[in-house]
Amino acid sequence: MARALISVFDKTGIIDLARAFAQAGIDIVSSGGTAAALREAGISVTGVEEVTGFPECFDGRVKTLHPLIHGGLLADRRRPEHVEQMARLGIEPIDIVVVNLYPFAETLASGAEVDEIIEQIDIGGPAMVRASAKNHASVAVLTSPEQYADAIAAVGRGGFTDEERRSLAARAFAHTAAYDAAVATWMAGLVGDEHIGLALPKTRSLRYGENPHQSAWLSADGSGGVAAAIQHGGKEMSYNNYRDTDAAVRAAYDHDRPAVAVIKHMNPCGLAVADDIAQAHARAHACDPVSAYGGVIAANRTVTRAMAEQVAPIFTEVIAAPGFDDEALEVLRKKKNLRILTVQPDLTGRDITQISGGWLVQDRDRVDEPGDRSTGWTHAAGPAADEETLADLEFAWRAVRSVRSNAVLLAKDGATVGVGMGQVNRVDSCRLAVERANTLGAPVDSDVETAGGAQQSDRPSEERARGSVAASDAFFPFADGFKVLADAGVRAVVQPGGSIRDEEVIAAANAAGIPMYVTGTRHFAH
Ligand code: 93A
Repeated sequence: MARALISVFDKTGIIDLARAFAQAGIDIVSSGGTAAALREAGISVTGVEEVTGFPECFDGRVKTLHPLIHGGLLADRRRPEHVEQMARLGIEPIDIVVVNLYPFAETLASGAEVDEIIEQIDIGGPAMVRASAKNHASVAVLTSPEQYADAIAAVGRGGFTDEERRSLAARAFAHTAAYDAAVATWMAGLVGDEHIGLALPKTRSLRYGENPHQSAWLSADGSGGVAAAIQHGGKEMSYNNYRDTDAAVRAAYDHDRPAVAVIKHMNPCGLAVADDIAQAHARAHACDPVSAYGGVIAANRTVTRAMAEQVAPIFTEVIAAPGFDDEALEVLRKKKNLRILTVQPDLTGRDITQISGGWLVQDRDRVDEPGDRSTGWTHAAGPAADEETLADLEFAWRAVRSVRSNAVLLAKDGATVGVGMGQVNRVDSCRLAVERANTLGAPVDSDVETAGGAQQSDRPSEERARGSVAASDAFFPFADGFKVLADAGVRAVVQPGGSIRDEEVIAAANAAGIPMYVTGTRHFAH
């Protein structure tokens, strides 16, 4: 005969579940309040104190914490010596555990006093949940009324499968972990040391946060990435350095070819691919040498001496790469303040953003959807682009992923020439991309030599928007943005499509004779 132990604070759905257990011939053991509720519904139960021979005491703080209960949860039925010990000690096995915990978070949120909150820290409940989850080879553990319907179905079929018990156990451990994290975070606040809050333990103190009046720390989760970077020299990493470095590394690794991203305030001021990493850097820097001052540089290949010599004259906060040639390190280490980081990127994983009262969690945006390759695009307007133009469009599309929305990016020969970032309407992003392309750039062959001496380059350049290609991170809601690009002489455009006015936009591209490709994939970055 199977046995179930039921001890729930939230009694929702418990009568139906217990009836289903009783009908399946399962004996029910239950704690004080739960037992009373079940008996009232006419379900026969054995009280926990009848099993233990010990009364509930200390205002209910000790109810189920007893070897005759925990032995029944933890004994491994597959081991003959455990079975023999159970018999000798008079312990009967428990096969199903239904527990939900004291409402700690709800009590906290209600504005209760400290003593009342402490009383709502469940001890016996999590102990039973963890014991059952550990022994999931023999015990099924339910922690939420949402799981009851499936459990009723399972007992109707004759019991839980190994796989079901294992997945219930995983849920159970996650549940108690979150419960304890909430308690730890509250207590950390109580003693005025939020750094020890379990949710975000401090790996390293930072001098300050985004601004000097904000305290801050780094909490590494052990998955590698920028948080685990090895620093070879320079000042301590700051909060803003970490964020910009992360953005730079991601932007560089969006590309398969050797690529360099120069980031300022989370946006690229230059991004380029080339056959060689030094060349990629020279071309990324040339996009906007004015903004590259004080930037964060990331490469997706080992930094060579040639690249290091180009970087050295430019005031740079951080340089990050998967490795550095010895001679490159020698050159860069002469810059006493330059933070030099070896980073093994963590490109998968999730992005977590805090909002008031909680968190938003999403898969990290990567450039690996079918619509991220030109083979997955639809040719929507204008003549077909030649191979070189298509390659430029593909680069521009990969590069625009790293730009804050609304993002419009102009590129030529695998290098950005104008970036329009962070505007609240797309037509402004188009204007900004064109204006910055036509005012900021430096010729690639001479900019590197001049950048060190005259950090703030004010040399006008040729009209670089003309003959470039454009990528837009989301659809054009009207034709106006496209027209700005067409008037500036852009030679091809790629965009996700999907606006209710797509036809207007496509008609404008046809009228201008400009190839337009539609990806069907969007890359917002807020
Ligand atoms: O006070 S406890 O930490 N000590 C215990 O031994 C214990 N056993 C069960 N809390 C304990 N529980 C919790 O009581 C369960 O997690 C459940 O939330 C609640 C059910 O109590 P009752 O059946 O008396 O309503």
